[in-house]
Amino acid sequence: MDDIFLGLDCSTQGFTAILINFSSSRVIYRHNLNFNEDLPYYNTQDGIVILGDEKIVHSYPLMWVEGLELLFQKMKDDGILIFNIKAISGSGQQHGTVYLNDLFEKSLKKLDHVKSLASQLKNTFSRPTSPIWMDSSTTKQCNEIRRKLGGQKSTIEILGSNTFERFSGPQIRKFYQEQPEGYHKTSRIHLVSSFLASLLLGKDAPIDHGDGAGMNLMNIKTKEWDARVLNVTAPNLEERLPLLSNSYEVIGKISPYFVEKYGFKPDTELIAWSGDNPNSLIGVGLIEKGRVGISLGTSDTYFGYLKELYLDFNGEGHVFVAPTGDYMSLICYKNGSLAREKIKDKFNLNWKEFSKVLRESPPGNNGKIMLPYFFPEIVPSVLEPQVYRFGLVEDDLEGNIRGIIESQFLSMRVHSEWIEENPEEIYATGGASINKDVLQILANVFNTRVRQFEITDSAALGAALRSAKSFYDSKNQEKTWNDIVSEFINIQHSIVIEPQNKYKILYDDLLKLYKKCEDFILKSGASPEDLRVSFIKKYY
Ligand code: XUL
Repeated sequence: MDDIFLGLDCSTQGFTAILINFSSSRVIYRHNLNFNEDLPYYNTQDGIVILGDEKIVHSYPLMWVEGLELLFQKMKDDGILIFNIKAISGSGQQHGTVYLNDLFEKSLKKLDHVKSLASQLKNTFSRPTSPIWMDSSTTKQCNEIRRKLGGQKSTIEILGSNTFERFSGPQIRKFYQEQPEGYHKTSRIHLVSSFLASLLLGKDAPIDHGDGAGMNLMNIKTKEWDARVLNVTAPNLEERLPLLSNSYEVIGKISPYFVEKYGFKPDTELIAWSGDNPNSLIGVGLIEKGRVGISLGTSDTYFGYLKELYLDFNGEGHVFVAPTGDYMSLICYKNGSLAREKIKDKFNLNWKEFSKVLRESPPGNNGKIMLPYFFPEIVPSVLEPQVYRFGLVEDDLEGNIRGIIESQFLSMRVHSEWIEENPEEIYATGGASINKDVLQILANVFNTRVRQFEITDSAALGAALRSAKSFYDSKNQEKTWNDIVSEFINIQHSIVIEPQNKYKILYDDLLKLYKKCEDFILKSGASPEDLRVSFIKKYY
């Protein structure tokens, strides 16, 4: 019988399932549900809910529970032979925390397959909403934790990242400070990934090292909860956290609930879930140095595989643990697809028209520059959102469209310099990576070849591939990561987009100008206007 593996991905806006047939190196099924459309009664806006202040961004963990069941029901309705699935792993949007009371594990252990999961779990939350990665309301807690750990350098040395508003530790501290009763009623705090893994497992699942590294709680060198950090975050925190595990750990077999309800085989193996970015690292096949991934989704991220631990003491980048057990670097932008959409919608365009404008407008945008902080930005840190324009008016359709795309990639080039490695190739993924005109600009800005994949759901695909790797390892049919990735990813007919070398110097100059604009706004630097005028004279 063929070897079938399932990868799941609960992202900001939806939930995806991908089934792969490893024996024939093919994706055999894919379904994506959208929280707005498929679970409309939660009334989320693109999967999120803003709680009064636009810095407070949450979602509903019960909606994710329903999403999981809807996906399985859809697979069943579509006639998928669920019984043939050998192993499952998953992916979750990173950093989001789920707060559970002492009914959680008890309820998981006695689930009745005649009833829905949501109806049996709805009373197990000590907090009905979960703060997610888009939340930026914990600056006070970040400052407190960082100060108590001896400042930015020692914080980064311990945790692999500076304290960040969206990371779980500062979020937990805020909950403890503002709702102490809720905190005291909380007996377990999961990440989105480990929460969903727990449902499948029928008891608390561990948090894997990859997603654990995005919490501001795990020591990046020992890969254990760091007692100093836990102490300065919230009291008795360790007893509320699940165990940590390797990302490749087989955590158990699927719970009888899913066997009875959907027809899974009782010995279907479960592999630890991880964050979407660590999963994407595998989903685009990044298991060696020299290449980077760029994911263009709700968040835009720039990430690469690291053989050794390498830290960013400027405090903008993160180091997480890679699914292989090595490390990965990452920078994350909040002004990704939602910012692109704002511009598209402002001019009432569809994506085809948007692309046409990109194709027909001049590289360098006639010296018009945008700093696109429609939402609070993570890199560079901008807590009060505002869009800044240089030589560009708000109504200039062409200038704003090219402006947003160029600025997003220029910012990635500026802020990835700490990784100290010019990528030889960029692997593009995420929803917007289907757009070749966007990718051409990416290739030109970095003067680097860009690879586009047929499957843009790299997080779900990565989860499926991770489950294959751990499954074979557990059966003593060991395969290397290279076996897993090369057998599978290379077949995905990736299309190559070459940079247009004639624009290399132009984008090198534009990069200097962009930096100057950023410094002017964010660091009270000198005016960029003289440089902008000479850029225009040189190129137009
Ligand atoms: C990464 C990050 C985002 C989320 C969104 O640090 O915050 O990429 O994982 O899915």
